[in-house]
Amino acid sequence: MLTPMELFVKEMQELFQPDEVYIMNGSQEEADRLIGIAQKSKVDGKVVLTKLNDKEYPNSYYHCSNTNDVARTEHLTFVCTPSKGQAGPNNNWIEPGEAKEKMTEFFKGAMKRRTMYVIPFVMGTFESKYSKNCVQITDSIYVALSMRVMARVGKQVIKRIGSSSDFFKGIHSIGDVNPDRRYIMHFPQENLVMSFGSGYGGNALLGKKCYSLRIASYLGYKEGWLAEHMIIMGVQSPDGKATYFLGAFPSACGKTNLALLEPVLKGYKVWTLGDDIAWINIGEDGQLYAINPEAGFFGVAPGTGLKTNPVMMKTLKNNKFYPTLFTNTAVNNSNNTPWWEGVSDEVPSDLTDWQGQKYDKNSGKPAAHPNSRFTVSIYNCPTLSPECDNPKGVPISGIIFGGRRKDTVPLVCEAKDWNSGVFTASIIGSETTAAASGETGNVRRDPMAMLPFCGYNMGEYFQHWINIGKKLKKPPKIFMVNWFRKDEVGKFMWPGFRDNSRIIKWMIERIEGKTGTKESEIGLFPQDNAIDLNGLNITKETMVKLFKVDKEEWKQEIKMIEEFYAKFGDKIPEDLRNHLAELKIKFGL
Ligand code: SAT
Ligand code: MN
Repeated sequence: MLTPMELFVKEMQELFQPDEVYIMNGSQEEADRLIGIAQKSKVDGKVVLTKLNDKEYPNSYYHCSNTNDVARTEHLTFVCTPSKGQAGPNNNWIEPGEAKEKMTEFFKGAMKRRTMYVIPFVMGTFESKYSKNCVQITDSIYVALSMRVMARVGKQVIKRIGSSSDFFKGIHSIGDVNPDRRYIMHFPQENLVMSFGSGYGGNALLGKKCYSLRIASYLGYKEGWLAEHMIIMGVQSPDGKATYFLGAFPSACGKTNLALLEPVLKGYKVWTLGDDIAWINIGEDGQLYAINPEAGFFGVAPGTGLKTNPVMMKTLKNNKFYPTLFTNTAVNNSNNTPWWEGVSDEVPSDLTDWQGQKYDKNSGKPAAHPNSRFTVSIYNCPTLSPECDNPKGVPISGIIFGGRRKDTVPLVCEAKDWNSGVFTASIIGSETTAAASGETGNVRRDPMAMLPFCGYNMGEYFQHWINIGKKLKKPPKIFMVNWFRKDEVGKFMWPGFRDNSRIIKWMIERIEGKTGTKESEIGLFPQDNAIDLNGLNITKETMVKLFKVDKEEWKQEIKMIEEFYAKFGDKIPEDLRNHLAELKIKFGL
């Protein structure tokens, strides 16, 4: 008798009709062999992987995608729940039967003359009870190799699954990379994702956003935990103690830079645990504990450099464990290294741009795609926390929510209690960036940075957050930050990057009860001079401006919040509606 996993593989083979089926085992031999194949194969007329300069970037490869396939495609992403209401206004919806029919049409025979890779993996460590078993099918060798970096892949998983049918099924084919035949369909009730027509990270590495956020957020809702779009970091203060934080920011808001921060403040150190996704459970002691389900970073290259993120540069250069993949960066032909805006001040003279053309410095266009990426193992990271593989996770003392806002939102603000924090997180807006296709720079509401990733009705998701809070004996403090506020001439007022450690130091002092706060209309502010500005060239006036609560801007903001809340009707928890009503009164509305 076939096990449910074997049966799944057999069904997929019959559907896709590949020439060959290969079940991945996670070994080094396998990595070497697949890389060898990828260096010789072409997809879409392009060689899949090209070896880069091994001295500068050890064990690293270059990949260039189809130019139509460089970011997540939210308009082609669907949550297929039995009723439209279950998916909520935050998701595109198609009836599950119809979605499957459509996808099955695409999938039929799609792997003829191709190899079907079967990837058994766990999200989380092999040892943790919070980890989840998964199997992805794909015909993209680039996806197969990326999954080995981003998740824990191996034979052990097949044992772990055994005769159980309780595992995530991810079905992916790159098809013919045609945007008209591209869909990412989620079936939360069936622990299933079907994806066709894209090889891009969030569309194709199904363990990442598709499973660990959209499907897992629904599992968490059912099972009493949270799957969040958050970094996990420990911040060690001069007394040697580590305080653990979660941080939620929309894509490309400096999340990865924060997770790998080298604080400017003496005696402080950041221990990295994760840069994108956190699974958060309530421990036996009534505290929140977080694990990182992933095993790698899928980071934005542009803007990553020795000044902005020296630890990531070391991570990329000290590659020890797994092949690192660079996707859609430029290539410096003089030394065969990947190049992107921000990695050096000077633009090298002999660059091939991300579309394979000779780069013209005067073109006014970037050489690397703004959403070009690296896929690198977390185990290369020199600041990796020794707690990284702790099956229990790390105890969380603070949650930081942020967005990219040139105005309105202050540098930092603390919520009075858990529910006020949930309210603050639910109203966060951010300017859109290149991580998703579409126009950049517009403000959109992005509660908990989860708008594109919550796999069920966001109104119910807010209620779930409130319910979790009720069960906590020691809830973490909740903070809101905005590193991106600009002055009248459009210049960033806060230096950001390593100086953000100044704000985190203040948060730790708050958590330890060492400093007080000042009330504002929107939450608690630091007392005067409570933020350590030692060695920073910033004027008092700028600090005042960074905390300005402008009545007119907030009236506008409240309008946008009301419009957003209105979409969810009575699904918005009463407590949040009360918070909004209070806020309106404060601003005379
Ligand atoms: O969706 S990805 O994970 O590929 C990139 C992002 O938006 O964070
Ligand atoms: Mn992300």
